[in-house]
Amino acid sequence: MTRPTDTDFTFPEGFLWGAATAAHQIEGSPLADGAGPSIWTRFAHTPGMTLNGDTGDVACDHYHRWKEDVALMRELGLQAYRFSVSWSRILPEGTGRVNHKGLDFYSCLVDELLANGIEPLLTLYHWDLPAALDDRGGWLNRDCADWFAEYGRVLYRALDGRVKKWVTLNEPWVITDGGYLHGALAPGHRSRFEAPIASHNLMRAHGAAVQAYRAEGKHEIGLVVNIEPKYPASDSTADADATRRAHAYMNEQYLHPALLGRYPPELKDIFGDAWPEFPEDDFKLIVQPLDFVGINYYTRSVTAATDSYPLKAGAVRQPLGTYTETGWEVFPQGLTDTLVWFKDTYGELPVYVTENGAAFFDPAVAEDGRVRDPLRIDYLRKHLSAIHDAIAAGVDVRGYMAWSLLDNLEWSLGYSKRFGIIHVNYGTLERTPKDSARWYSGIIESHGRALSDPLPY
Ligand code: PNW
Repeated sequence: MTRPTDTDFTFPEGFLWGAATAAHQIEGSPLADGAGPSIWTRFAHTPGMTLNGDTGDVACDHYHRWKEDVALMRELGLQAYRFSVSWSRILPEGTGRVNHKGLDFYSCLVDELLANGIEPLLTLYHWDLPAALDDRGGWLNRDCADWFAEYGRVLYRALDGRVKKWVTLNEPWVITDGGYLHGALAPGHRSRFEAPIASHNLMRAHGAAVQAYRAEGKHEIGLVVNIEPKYPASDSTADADATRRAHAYMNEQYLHPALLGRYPPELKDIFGDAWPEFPEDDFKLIVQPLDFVGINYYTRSVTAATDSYPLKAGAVRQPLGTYTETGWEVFPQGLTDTLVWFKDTYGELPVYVTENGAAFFDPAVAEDGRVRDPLRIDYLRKHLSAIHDAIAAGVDVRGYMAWSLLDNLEWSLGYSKRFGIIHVNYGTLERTPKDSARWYSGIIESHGRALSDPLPY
């Protein structure tokens, strides 16, 4: 049993406790009720692109079980639920004709959340671009800023009275690094020339959607980025330079333009002749006042100089480190460092931790109905404690969304990695709250104070 601590875990009043998911990872039935295909439907159905050929055709069947899932959230005492909308359910061709049945699905979900006292946090884009727009060049087409603002407007008009926290993009870095540079994620391109263009257009789309929100919406809108703090593997100049490159590429590439209106200078060196000159006016569109930033934090990287393209930097495995099933080191201090760095670099903006969690090999559901996942409890507890440290250091952290509410489809890794606090049986689709869900429920109920209690193992 882990011993109690004497820390007084006081969280600010109004600190919001929740959990997160994304449309493609949980919904299933991607073509139901008139929806158009997304790039992820297409990618997953292309042989060889996902582990075991796994697709989102069924996923957690949340498209039909959403009421049951909201009931589970309520049972656990969640105060907030972060989910994403599938663009091609709303606009099957990406622009133009609105599919009202698709809109109804999210409208009912939002009503059900509100009826259960759960605040919705809506992400417009969590990676599932309408395939019809990819056929027109996707994020490589400058028109994407108009497409995205049009899509946003449809949702703002339909839901802004009920949804008060909006997110434009989830993790533009993963979208471009995975989708346009290394090809492991949809649409599966590998091009050093495309990656900076896709990144830049994503940020223009973000800016256009925020602008449209200011005209239509009355509440809050922000951007979600994944941050992985970089620490040098040695005190050599080569490793220090590699660390700076990796940090600029992963952590500053999107926050700098969104909040400071410029790119970090390292990007030009990293991409060389593939880095274009962007029109100065674009930055006026990209840098919009935001109400908050969401940070997704999973791990750090200890960085050394390597030959890898384009960064010439790579992660060094820590011999004494603890690693999760996705090969990510458990490093809670990195979350404190990240939040403090964010405040020091970008100022006093409110921050939400919009994703944090871990994949572990969980045991099967036991005869007593429990799923014993002590490693996940330990992970969540240490990261919540790290957030508490950041708050004590003056960072304005407003809430925490555990990744993920449910075990789900981990993109190209299929169903092989389980991040949920609720176990999903992929045969019967039965849901079983894991020990971590019960534990988290107690943390929420005590508004964090129970973090000083001994763990239940
Ligand atoms: C996030 N990285 O993805 C996504 O927002 C989720 O949809 C996903 O399920 C979750 O994290 C777990 O993977 C990331 O390589 C993927 O740094 C890769 C990275 C970060 C986040």
